[in-house]
Amino acid sequence: MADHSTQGVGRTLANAAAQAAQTVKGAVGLGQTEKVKQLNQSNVVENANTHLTTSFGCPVATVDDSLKAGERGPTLFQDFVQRDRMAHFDRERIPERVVHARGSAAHGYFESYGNESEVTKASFLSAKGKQTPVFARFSTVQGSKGSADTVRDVRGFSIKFYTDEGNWDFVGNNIPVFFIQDAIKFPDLVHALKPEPHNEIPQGQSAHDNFWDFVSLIPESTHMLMWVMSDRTLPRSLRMINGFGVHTFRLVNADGVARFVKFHWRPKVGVHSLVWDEALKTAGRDPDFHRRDLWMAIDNGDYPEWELGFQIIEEADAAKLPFDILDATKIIPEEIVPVRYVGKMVLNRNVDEFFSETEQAAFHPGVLVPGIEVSNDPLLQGRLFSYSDTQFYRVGTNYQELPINRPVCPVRNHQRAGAMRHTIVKGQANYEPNSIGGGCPFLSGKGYEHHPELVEGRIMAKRAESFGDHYSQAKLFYDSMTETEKGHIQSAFTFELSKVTTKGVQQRVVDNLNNVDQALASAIAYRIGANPPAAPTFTTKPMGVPQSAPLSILKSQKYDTIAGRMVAVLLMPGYDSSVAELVGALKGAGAQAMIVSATPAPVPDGSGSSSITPSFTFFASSSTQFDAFFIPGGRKAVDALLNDANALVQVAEGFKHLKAICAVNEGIEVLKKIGVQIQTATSADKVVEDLGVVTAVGVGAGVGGPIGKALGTATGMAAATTTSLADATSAASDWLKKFMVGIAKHRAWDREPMAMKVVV
Ligand code: HDD
Repeated sequence: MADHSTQGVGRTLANAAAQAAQTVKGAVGLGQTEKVKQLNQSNVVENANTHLTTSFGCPVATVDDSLKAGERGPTLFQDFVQRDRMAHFDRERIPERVVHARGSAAHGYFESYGNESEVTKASFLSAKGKQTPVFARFSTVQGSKGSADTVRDVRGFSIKFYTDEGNWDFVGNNIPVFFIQDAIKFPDLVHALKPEPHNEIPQGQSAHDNFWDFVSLIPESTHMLMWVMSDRTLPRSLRMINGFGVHTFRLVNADGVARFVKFHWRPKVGVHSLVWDEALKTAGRDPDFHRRDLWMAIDNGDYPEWELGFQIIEEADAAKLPFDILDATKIIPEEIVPVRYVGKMVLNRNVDEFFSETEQAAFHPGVLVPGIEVSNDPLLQGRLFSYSDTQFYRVGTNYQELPINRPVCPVRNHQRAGAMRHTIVKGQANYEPNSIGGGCPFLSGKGYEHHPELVEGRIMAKRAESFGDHYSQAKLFYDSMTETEKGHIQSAFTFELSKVTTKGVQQRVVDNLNNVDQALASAIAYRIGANPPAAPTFTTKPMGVPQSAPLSILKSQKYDTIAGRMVAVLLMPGYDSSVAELVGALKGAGAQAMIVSATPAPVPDGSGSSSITPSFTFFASSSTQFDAFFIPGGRKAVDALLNDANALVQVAEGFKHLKAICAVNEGIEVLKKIGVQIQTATSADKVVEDLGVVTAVGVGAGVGGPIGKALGTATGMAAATTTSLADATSAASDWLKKFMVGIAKHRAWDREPMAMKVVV
């Protein structure tokens, strides 16, 4: 028999009460939407204060030793406890999603800003303030379930709205266009994108021959490639991505008036990206970077928010656009049709169990509510088959009944049987019409009605001519970028194509890109050793506007918040009082001051009157966890920092990754030690900002200062008390104000040429 006394924790009822307290906190906190209540009522089990049983409820005495004939004898087949455990374990995996396998999700709600009944009869948009439970899942596309988060890839953006007229599944991406125009090509696209079939390489990336071979032969992918090679595919956080429905959908009001619509989501904290070197390093250091970030933000009460926008096109106006709105490789520039924001989504509750919720969630763009309809986009039409088909295979028959998938409104129909059916429907009649069941459930005559669009034409497998321009919008996208963003796109193409070994494929991509921008194609050709591009084969056309600012991440920023940003405070014994001022200001703005030191021991300040326990050590953390760095003064503290190589590497990487850095008093010496060539503060010029690095001398009143109070908690975690940068900085010192504005800008892009030279 095993000695249980040595294995104590978690095995006896003695600590069950403590566990119960923890579990209950999760169950009754914020985020109690109708959906969460439904989950809790019927399907959520809590193990606190309970005994272990088999799947059939029989109490279990031990799971340490199987039943044997004698201590050293063979195991007996009658050991039903072992059989029960093994049989379940042997079946614990279901097929991962064929694309978008890697995902993270959370619960929340959608709130309508007003009554949208003029454009749609969708009930969740029928009144100001009306709330609808949602479940949102974000994903990468190429990699498998265990792949890294920060790879260059499109991000999936799926939201299940549990409305009072059934579920609406929004199944979009963080990029508003797609690689192909017709769903029939989707298996080819995904085969080419996924790891190559002979050696299952590479994981989580498109930088390989098969992918570039395919896209070089499918020029309709060019516009999407421009987006994929931009910083859009390197998000800093899942909280900082856009969402797009991609296709044109239809909104229909109660009078049957239909309009076309494109769906947009914009994140409250803005769209921000990692830099490429940082994304690569993060993939190794913390493959769960995005999953952890989303989880922690919600756990800390820093709830991510997005606004839902409509771009509405009157049916009569659709033909006036210089492209076909049924072509999913096209956007509608916001200068031509502005986006009107109609509500917000707030994610405020993490899942209780990943498998039951995130993994079994089954989305389908054809799960619609009255007032929202599909269009004839051939990419969308093909999706209407694929999603339910894959859910039947991946999750199983009756997947709609699973807790995470079932609606909050009643489900009444004649579907009774099938594998794993667990709803029990009372009554004899399971057909329509019936008289035995009183005709129930009866047809109300007021159900979902499809817009009676007039459709006629000859049957043919042919692409519409209006789908024929594959380059003009790619050019519009590229022309709309800042020079910094153009440089990133060029580098991304260069990196990906450098991994391609087939010269002909490289050349075809270069030649295709020459139809978009000659300078871009030529630069890439030079950097990958291809021939200069062949003459363009296509003359691009005007797309309504020469440039569109919303396409550029950098042109469409407001830089008005630092909420949720992680600021590393590099703290060694003997630090000065600048820290107290900094930490208080960060907390006021909802940013997280993360104390990093050489050891986990409390770090005393220069006066010896107070100390703070660090959240991280230099050894076990890395620069890629943080958005910004603060280096305080204090002679002793700075001498220690100057001798800690792990700390110096963090600052050097922070500089290379263009993050906001602030060093005060003696702390400025750390910047000099890592060899950074910038202007720093002097006794004549007390606060200097150069390339996003703020330095200041004469800061703080003395050698120490209690920062625990300012910090609020020992770990530095703080929910935003205000998200307005203007409010947060109004009373701050000049150096602090400049630093916080730098954090809000997210990256000092003008530092890039110098940062490239930093060797870390
Ligand atoms: Fe898809 C999953 C988004 C085209 C077939 N897709 C999937 C997910 C997202 C998208 C976000 C993950 C859902 C989740 O979180 O569970 N897909 C898109 C977008 C597309 C698109 C924005 C183009 C505009 N997809 C597309 C086509 C097909 C599919 C053309 C097939 C004809 N997609 C699937 C799928 C998946 C899927 C095979 C895999 C797992 C799943 O559905 O549930 O059916």
